[in-house]
Amino acid sequence: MTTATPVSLNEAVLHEALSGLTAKPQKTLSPWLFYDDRGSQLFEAITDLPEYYLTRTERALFATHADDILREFLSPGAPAGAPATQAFLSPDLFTIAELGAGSATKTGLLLAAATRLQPNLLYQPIDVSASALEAAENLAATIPGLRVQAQVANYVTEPYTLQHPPASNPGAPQPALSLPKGLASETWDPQDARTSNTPGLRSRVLALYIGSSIGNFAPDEATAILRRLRSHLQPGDALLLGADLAPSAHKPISTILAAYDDAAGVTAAFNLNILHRLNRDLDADFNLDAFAHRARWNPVDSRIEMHLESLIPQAVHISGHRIQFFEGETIHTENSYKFTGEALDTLLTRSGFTPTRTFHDPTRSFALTLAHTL
Ligand code: AVI
Repeated sequence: MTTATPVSLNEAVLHEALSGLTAKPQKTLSPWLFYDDRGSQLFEAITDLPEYYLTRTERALFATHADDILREFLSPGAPAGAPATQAFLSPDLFTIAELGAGSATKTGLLLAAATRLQPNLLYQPIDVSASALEAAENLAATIPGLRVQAQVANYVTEPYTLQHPPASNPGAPQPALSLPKGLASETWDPQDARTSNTPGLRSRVLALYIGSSIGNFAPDEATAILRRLRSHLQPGDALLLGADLAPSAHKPISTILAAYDDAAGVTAAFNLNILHRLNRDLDADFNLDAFAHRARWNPVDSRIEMHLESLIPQAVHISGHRIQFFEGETIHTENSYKFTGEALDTLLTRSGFTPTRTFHDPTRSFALTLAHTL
């Protein structure tokens, strides 16, 4: 596993804390600060909460559609229900990468389906939390044929790499493709991709950015993240984007709000952990009992906002700086954007992807969109 140096991470935390907490009129802290080891554990706990429908809905989509997703990646336009068989693959022709992989529990469903198609599959999870990535690495023990190459990196602020490793036997002639009837691709010819743009045969990348992590960034930042990801990809590669959907007749705002303000208080602990982190990493003196978790729906921007509200007038000290709070003043810690289908298409297109197919749950709460790099 490769790791970022703690010094640069601490500098980034300090920079983020000082710029955010001196911002006017609204104090902010960026959500990547949540994910130290404890924050990652709290987030894992959130994903098991009854109110937090996002994870189980996305997991159900993987359970139902893993083969459909792989077929659409490998052969865009193939009819639904056609089996994704090994007949249209030669060994080691694709690899799966994941931004913000965490412990990769949902991804396991897709990886298991992928290793049935292609033994010796390389999985490249990238995450800021080394402890979460250890769980992702353990997938290799439970999914036969899986190789895991993890990278510790904050994919927003730090460089990362995505490998297109050479296929197992790049020099050898590739077996002729025999596509099952109905699986022939009209939009992408694998034979062209094999012989174009790189000397020797390189594997195709399916990049996952799931869990609605994209929703934690403002539209411009989200576009920048996806464009950067796009710059690591080549023609024939694809992105699978998981996003939470906007309220609708089947999805009341109250359902969304409850997901961010659970009865057991796990989300509150997750939110407050950001202050705990600043105390630990920057020797700050936040009194965690003097702040409270708040979740609000912002209809104009179609997003949940999480805030930490100061319950009293108070001053906090961070690395020699004094930050004043009035009673009721908030630190805006997170946005969680909820997308319409149109907004997702616009985001993907702006970022250099062509959305080809979207998988929904029955109540259209959540979407997994496959988008190609044509
Ligand atoms: C990681 N991200 C998609 C979560 C979300 O739903 O926006 C973070 C989270 N914040 C509070 N609960 C979960």
